[in-house]
Amino acid sequence: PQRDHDHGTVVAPSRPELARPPQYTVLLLNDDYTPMDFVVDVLMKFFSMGLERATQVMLHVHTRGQGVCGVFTREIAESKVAQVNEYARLNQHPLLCTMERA
Ligand code: TYC
Repeated sequence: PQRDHDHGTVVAPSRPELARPPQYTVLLLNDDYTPMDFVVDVLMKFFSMGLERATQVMLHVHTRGQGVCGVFTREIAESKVAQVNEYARLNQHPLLCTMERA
């Protein structure tokens, strides 16, 4: 809140402060067992990527160890992480999805 300098009175900000909710990066981690085509499928299905982008991100994770699926508010990020991990386990793959403060 902005305060008038001589009285400490709360005054309206000159420009409205828009609430910027904290952002979270959703990450995919590499492992030795999950098939590449399954990872591409996950990126297309849960992160709305096209085949080319999904393939790029999968190969990045495969070679670098982890990669960014997207940046979301906390609730959306938590939901993506839960859905991906559930889908991986349902298909008996060890694929891990995590999130961190952006
Ligand atoms: N390393 C896996 C393989 O060689 C492929 C893979 C890519 C697994 C990305 C997980 O998040 C991952 N089949």
